Amino acid sequence: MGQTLTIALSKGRILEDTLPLLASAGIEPAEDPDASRRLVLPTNRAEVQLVIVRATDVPTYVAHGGADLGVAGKDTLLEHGGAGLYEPLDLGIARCRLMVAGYPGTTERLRRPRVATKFVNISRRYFAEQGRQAELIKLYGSMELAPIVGLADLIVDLVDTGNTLRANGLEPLATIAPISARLVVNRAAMKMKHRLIEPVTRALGEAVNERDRSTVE
Ligand code: PRT
Ligand code: MG
Repeated sequence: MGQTLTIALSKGRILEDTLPLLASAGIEPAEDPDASRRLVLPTNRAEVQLVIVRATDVPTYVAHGGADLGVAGKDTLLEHGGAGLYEPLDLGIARCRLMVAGYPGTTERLRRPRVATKFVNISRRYFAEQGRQAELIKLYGSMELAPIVGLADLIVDLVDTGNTLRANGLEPLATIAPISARLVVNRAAMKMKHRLIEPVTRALGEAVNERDRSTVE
């Protein structure tokens, strides 16, 4: 009996930037994922299906074998911890930076800052590495509001253009990590489904190289 390959993607910028790479690897969804409410999408290849999950859930699905492959932001991988996952390829898409931000002139060096973020694991590690004990306040969104209403001294969030920070009177204070989306593979599937996974990984790698050769940035 033939094996199937399940690829976990999230709607939004990851899906948008991943579909052209998958297409170069010969995989195309049978219907438009953005228009569809279906969570399981067949593709032009009988043995390959896509599943649509929340961006932060991609590492969980792949680590537990709910999907064999996935595309996840490095931020979600760092926050998840990466157990059970291989990360064979940097796709170079959905780029941004994970940053500490606050009011202009706020010293980032507060000894015991109150930090609002959805990245509590990353933030705890970051401040601990500097010998600082941050008081972490877990939020699920709108982090920029926290300093404005006095909930926190600093935030840890993703920054691309910086427009969101600026619009709220905040500024970036320090970079924790550059972020891009990565291909992740379930560790067991990497062995059991090597025959299916290897060509997809290789084709995606070639598509990334090809794109980077032809784009002048
Ligand atoms: O939206 P949902 O709650 O379902 O999940 P999600 O927010 O994790 O998903 P999504 O699709 O918004 O982001 C998926 C991935 O895209 C993230 O995990 C990052 O790896 C990557 N990415 C790249 C970004 C950004 N750029 C980005 N700018 N994710 C979020 N942002 C947000 C940021 O949080 C802030 O609110 O955009 C705002 C800042 O942008 P600028 O341009 O104003 O600086
Ligand atoms: Mg979002």
